Amino acid sequence: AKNPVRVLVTGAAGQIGYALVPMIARGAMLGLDQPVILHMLDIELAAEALNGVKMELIDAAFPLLKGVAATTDVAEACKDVNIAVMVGGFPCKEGMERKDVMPKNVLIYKAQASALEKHAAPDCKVLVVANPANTNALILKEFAPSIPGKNITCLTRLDHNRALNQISERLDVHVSNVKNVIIWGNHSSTQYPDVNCATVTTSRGKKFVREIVADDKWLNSEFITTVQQRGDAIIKARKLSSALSAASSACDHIRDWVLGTPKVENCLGTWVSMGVYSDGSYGIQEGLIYSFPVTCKKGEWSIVQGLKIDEFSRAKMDATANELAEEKSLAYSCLN
Ligand code: NAX
Repeated sequence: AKNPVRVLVTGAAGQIGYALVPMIARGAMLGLDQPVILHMLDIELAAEALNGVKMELIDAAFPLLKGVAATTDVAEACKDVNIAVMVGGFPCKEGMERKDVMPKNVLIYKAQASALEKHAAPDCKVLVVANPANTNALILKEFAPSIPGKNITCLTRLDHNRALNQISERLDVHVSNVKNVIIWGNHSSTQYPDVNCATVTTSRGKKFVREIVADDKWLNSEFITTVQQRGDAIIKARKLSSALSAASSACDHIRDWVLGTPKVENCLGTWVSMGVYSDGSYGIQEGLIYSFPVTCKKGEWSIVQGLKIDEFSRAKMDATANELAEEKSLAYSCLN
């Protein structure tokens, strides 16, 4: 039998945490043959609720769950973890702007980075979910220099999955038949959902989405804004932000990263979107955590190269990069 993998979930008493931990315990993140030990972290205020989540996890008697720790001690939570899913953070409440919560989150991610640096397994893979996700990941990378930079990522897979679904609904095909959309940039309303390379498999074979959805006007405006604003639509409907879809997408992100993206789609393979440290690909400045199309193999992602970028895309990719550069300077100003 395989050795258990230790998975940290921060903010585990929150709503995404509550949806996420049973998915991990059921094998949705690391596979149905992979035992796991869950490390759950939250703050003192939520300690009792966190303990309740632990009780429920135990009561569920998951065969793959070999242990569960619930703690408010960051060092203890990070001890020897192989995977860290960072969901905890200071929330953006009604009437607050991103810049209001930036100082708080910068300090949280700085402290948690140091704890991971000291206590996590040296090859720990990190996924930041908490907003501002890209910038929190950047701060984490900065303050955990001994964790390889490639191991620090942020979640844009939910946006990616939302984009697949908009196409699937429009064409009335199952979502698994839609592939290779791209989310470029920030997990915010400036993100650019791009369908220029997306394909759909129909009874007549595989086609580009742009060949089948002849309505360029829809693809270039309403599709994009619907994906960008889907989070707000969920809040409006549920009076709470997305939780089960965020949790499920976090599992997709880690699963594809660890176990690999599917090989056959076109000559480039099936790709997914991940927020990763920019190496300058597609003219995106280095030093940002930016969402790119990636394929994964043997636990490593690589940015899909060689895609043609038209003027329309260029402008949108740069706009979201500019927003990230602004967030970065705001974050760094909070450190001084
Ligand atoms: P909740 O407020 O329900 O849960 C957050 C939890 O984090 C709370 O239990 C809180 O006590 C805990 N927490 C706060 N500070 C902490 C700290 N320093 N250490 C450990 N835990 C701490 O929020 P939820 O709806 O679960 O959302 C969590 C985060 O995900 C938010 O930042 C949210 O904006 C972000 N999201 C990101 C998404 C993405 O695609 N990247 C989509 C969903 C979600 O909006």
